[in-house]
Amino acid sequence: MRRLIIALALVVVIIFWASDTLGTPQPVPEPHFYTTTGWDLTPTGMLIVGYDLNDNGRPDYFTLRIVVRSYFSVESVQTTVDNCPENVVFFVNYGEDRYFYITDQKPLFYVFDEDEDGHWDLIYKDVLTDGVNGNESFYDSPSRKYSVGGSVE
Ligand SMILES: [Ca+2]
Ligand SMILES: [Ca+2]
Ligand SMILES: [Ca+2]
Repeated sequence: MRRLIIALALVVVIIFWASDTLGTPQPVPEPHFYTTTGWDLTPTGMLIVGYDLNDNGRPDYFTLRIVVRSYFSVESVQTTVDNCPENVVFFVNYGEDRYFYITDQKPLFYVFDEDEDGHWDLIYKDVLTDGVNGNESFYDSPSRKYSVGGSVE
């Protein structure tokens, strides 16, 4: 638990640092999955995972992954994970069966909802889906909090 708090504190520090130095929050590496506030599918079929970076119980950061395949199976979760070493495995239990969503290892989009109102404030796209390493680019600001072509390169 202490390690989790330290990790969250680090994330918050990084966000404040990025906000102060650049004026716009930069994508942060995805926190551990066990800290997620939940996951779901978007209307476009991507898998979205929510995180609560400021630890107030409401999601403020999201990642979106491409679903490479999804299917019903009686396979165990461990077997599926072992069979998909290059992917992340999500699943929903349905009695004896499970519905699996096999996604890309890394997200395609990183999303901030700073005021946690469900209206996304800042979206970054990581075309190479190689994790947060500085090559993510501004994609959109649906809430218009950050103007298109503003301070973000
Ligand atoms: Ca929050
Ligand atoms: Ca918002
Ligand atoms: Ca990247």
